[in-house]
Amino acid sequence: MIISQSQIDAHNEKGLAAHRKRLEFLTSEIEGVEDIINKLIDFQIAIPSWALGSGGTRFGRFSGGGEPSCLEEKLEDIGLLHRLNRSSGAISLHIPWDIPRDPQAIKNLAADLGLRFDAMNSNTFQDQEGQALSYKFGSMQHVDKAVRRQAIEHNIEVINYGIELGSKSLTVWLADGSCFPGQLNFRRAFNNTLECLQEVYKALPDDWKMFVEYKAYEPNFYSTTVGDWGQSFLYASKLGDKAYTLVDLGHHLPNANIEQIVALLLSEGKLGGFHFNDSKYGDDDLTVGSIKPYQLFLIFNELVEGMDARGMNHATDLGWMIDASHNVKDPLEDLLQSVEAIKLAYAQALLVDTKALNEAQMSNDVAAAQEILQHAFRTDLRPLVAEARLRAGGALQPLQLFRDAKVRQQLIGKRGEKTVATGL
Ligand code: AOS
Ligand code: ZN
Ligand code: ZN
Ligand code: ZN
Repeated sequence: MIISQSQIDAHNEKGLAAHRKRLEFLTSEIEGVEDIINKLIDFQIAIPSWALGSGGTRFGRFSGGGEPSCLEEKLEDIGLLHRLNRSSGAISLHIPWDIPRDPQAIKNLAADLGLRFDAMNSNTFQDQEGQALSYKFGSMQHVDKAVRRQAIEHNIEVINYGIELGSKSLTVWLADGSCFPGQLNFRRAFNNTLECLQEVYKALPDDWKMFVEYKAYEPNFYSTTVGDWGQSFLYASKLGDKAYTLVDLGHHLPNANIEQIVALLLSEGKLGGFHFNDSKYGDDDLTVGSIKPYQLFLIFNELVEGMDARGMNHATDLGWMIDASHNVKDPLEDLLQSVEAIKLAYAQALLVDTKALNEAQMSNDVAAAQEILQHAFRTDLRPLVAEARLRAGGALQPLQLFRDAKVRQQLIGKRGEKTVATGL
């Protein structure tokens, strides 16, 4: 065991007095502390299997060593994160990178580590070795029916792996699109894609959800066949009740009002889940909250308000996933930071005085509305997030303990210096 419970206890013992002092002050300042803490304890965020190794760019890749080289090791890494923060109790797998050779053994390991299987991800954006037909000109949009069939079969195969593991959802992200005007007939591309998605949808078990992820551009630079929330919403609406839109924060054109998109999708009952990350320019997949924490808070504010209005369970009724990829940080440290940022934004949104905000809106008191939101955003709720972790059995300061326990050095000792995790 890389981090034992007694190490976590010792770490918490050391920080307890200072933590209690901060918590007491906060409790005297704000209302509803217990409710926020309980909601934070319940809130779990799925870790993508492809975020556990150092990400590359098209210019290079610099492994930090000790990366997981198989699905078992990926589960172990997430188990480690979950021990530290008690908020990463799920994994999102990617086929073919994570094909479970022995599903029962994988299920057992996940159960031992307290992890469940979140959305399964298919891959028709690369050609795999031995694959009969190429996705160079798209997959579900392809002009050749045989390529489209191959893409359908692959997605069904992914669903089947998911069924074996106990997953309940499939995320479809398509790189389909075009790089030059005239390359595609847009209507044909849309309809081909719809037909394929309908075939996949038919294979979906009754208690499953299908998430249709959109992306403005990249790898295609002229058009993307599921390019924005409108297109995703069209597909999801035509597919049926089990299909939803998935919002990846990095998949919008600059300055898009993501919180408004989220509010409307939610009110239409078509918001399925998230890929959290942050970005300055495009699909940068940077650490959540590292660039635009206020935007993240505003998104959570819409989520909390909208989910409460619809009587939804915050923890279970949407898919909460991270989609990140790192070049320069230790990927595990990065994920600890991302989970912390998500929980903090969620806590701040829970603190918003929705009744007062509604009154301000109804009386067109614009200044008051801004004050109400910024009051919540500027209140330092880190002690509440830490308290939730503590009560759930995690560490007061996960990142600090990760470093003190020399986790990366231990992983390098076990797995070696030169490791390459499968993934992006
Ligand atoms: C790609 O840009 C999308 O964000 C995908 O969700 C994801 O990164 C991919 O499926 C991971 O392989
Ligand atoms: Zn994504
Ligand atoms: Zn992204
Ligand atoms: Zn992306």
